[in-house]
Amino acid sequence: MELYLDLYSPPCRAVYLFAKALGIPFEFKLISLTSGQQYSEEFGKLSIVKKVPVMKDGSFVLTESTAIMKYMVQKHSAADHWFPADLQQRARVNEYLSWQHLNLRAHCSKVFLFRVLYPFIMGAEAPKDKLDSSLEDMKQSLHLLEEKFLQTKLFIAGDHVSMADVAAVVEVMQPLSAGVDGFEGRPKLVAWRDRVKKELHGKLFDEAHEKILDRSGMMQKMQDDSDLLKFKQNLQKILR
Ligand SMILES: N[C@@H](CCC(=O)N[C@@H](CS)C(=O)NCC(=O)O)C(=O)O
Repeated sequence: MELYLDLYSPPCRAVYLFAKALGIPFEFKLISLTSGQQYSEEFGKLSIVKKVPVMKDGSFVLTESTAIMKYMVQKHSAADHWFPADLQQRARVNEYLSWQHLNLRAHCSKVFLFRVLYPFIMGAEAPKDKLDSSLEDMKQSLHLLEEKFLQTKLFIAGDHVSMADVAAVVEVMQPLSAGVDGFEGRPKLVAWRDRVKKELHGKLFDEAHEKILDRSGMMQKMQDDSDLLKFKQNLQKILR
């Protein structure tokens, strides 16, 4: 199995950490987002979507992190808790995965985009109203993660870790690279993060996040890479 990833990306970290937790052997194929490699002709042949993560298993190519994680569970007969067979527990996992794209993921990414990438792409600090509203949206999503999805449970699906927790935790980590700590003042989320981290081999979890937490290294990489034009143009559309 080949996984096309860049650990700057939360869905890539989810797929990476998930594959490792399940003990699935794979070849790590770096698609450097900061070099715009997602727009290369070669990668375009693999995925017309031009986004990571992508999985290639033999001749079978799959995009979308949550679809990739579900594929891994079924193909490798993973322990039940990762994607429980029980009707209602599985529904809880799917409920979170359906919600997150337009909520927690979108909102945590926006904080990262406006605080970290905006100045680099647009050549100026993001307008205050955009910064404020992205923070407000993120807070709303974190509140829902705590009060709707976690409640008083140990994990999103109940007593055991599932792919929903993996998909969630990597998103909450993303704004840390912008100096915004979504865990601050939320002890329930901190305790949940530590439980999930433990299930994902703690050290590996930290290593997978090293790249995103090294903000100056990221900026340096972007300045060094000359082939960033398409990435910049794409981001400009989102940021305007
Ligand atoms: N819904 C997709 C999201 C994939 C995605 O947005 N990937 C971003 C990185 S986080 C990407 O590759 N962006 C490249 C670009 O837009 O140029 C998933 O869950 O896999």
